[in-house]
Amino acid sequence: MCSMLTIYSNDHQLHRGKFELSGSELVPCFECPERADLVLAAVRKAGLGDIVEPRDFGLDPICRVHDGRFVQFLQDAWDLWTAAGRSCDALPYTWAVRDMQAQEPEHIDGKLAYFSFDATSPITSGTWQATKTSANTGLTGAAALRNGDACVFSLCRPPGHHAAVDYFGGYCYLNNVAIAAQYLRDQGAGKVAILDVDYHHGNGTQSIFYDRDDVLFVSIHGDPDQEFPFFLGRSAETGTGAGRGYNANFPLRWHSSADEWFAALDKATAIIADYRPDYLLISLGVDTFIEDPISKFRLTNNDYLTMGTKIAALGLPMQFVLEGGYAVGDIGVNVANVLRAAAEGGDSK
Ligand code: SP5
Ligand code: ZN
Repeated sequence: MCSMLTIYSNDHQLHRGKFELSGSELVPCFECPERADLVLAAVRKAGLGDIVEPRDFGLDPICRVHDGRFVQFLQDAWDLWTAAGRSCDALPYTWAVRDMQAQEPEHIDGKLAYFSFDATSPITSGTWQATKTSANTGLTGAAALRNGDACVFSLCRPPGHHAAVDYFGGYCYLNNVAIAAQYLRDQGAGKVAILDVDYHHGNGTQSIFYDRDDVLFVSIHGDPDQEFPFFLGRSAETGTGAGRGYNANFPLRWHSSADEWFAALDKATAIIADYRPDYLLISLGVDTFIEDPISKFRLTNNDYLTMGTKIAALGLPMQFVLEGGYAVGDIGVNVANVLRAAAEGGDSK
């Protein structure tokens, strides 16, 4: 049994997108502030441990992962957008593909396109502040691990695992879990493993660490032949250069059962155990839930207890970092179930 420290800030409420394109209709954004509010309420109710505010780490640890021009763009985007006479959420509508020239244009419409990979991630007046605090929420959790905490939960919003070195998308702007992992390395950790259990492939995290052997990335997710983000996440992607053998993907077809999901988790945890990392970071999305409105796996409330137990059985210091999960009525109980079971199985040191 270990106590679970939660890091949370109300700043996430500053990021409130209006609409996203879904099957050619504009629908209210699935990634909404209520998600984090409900997760916080469930964590409080479960009495897992202290809940603290994030510290401000400044831009340096963010820029250890992300391109400086990209970080500058995220800070400037809303002002450039309003200066162009726009008032609703900022969204891109075109991208550089294949033989086109990927270079940063002058106009905000071009910059939005250059620094993104999808049109479902609105930039609003409060997006940068919320995003920066979300990264600090991950960093504060990593610092707690470094200080000897065994179980930590960074209640991040917006999520992060789709954001890469210099592009945003999939509701993600800065890659919170990658920034936390890099921070642990920079503070002297030898090896860090990232287990991504969100329904969607963590393309950003994979991309950031793809050529490195000091951060292992293992993901279980919807098969990219069927599911967003479509262009990364196949099992043949195993790393490159020094990183060869340090990336593992377990794509599962739509409607896969909980048994199939847990069979993949057993393989994923075996790879992590073999790696013998100093720390385990978990990209915790609960969009694998059977009632998730945009996803097609079939986990139930109690399966999240099993998930927490199996993750804790690795016996590693662990930091959970919140990613997706859009069945708002159940997001709280599902996240709290993972955390409660993990804390019960966790080391007391
Ligand atoms: C962090 C995270 O979980 N990001 C997920 C981004 C998924 N974006 C694609 C959404 C497609 C929504 N289409 C919904 C159709 C429902 N009928
Ligand atoms: Zn997801």
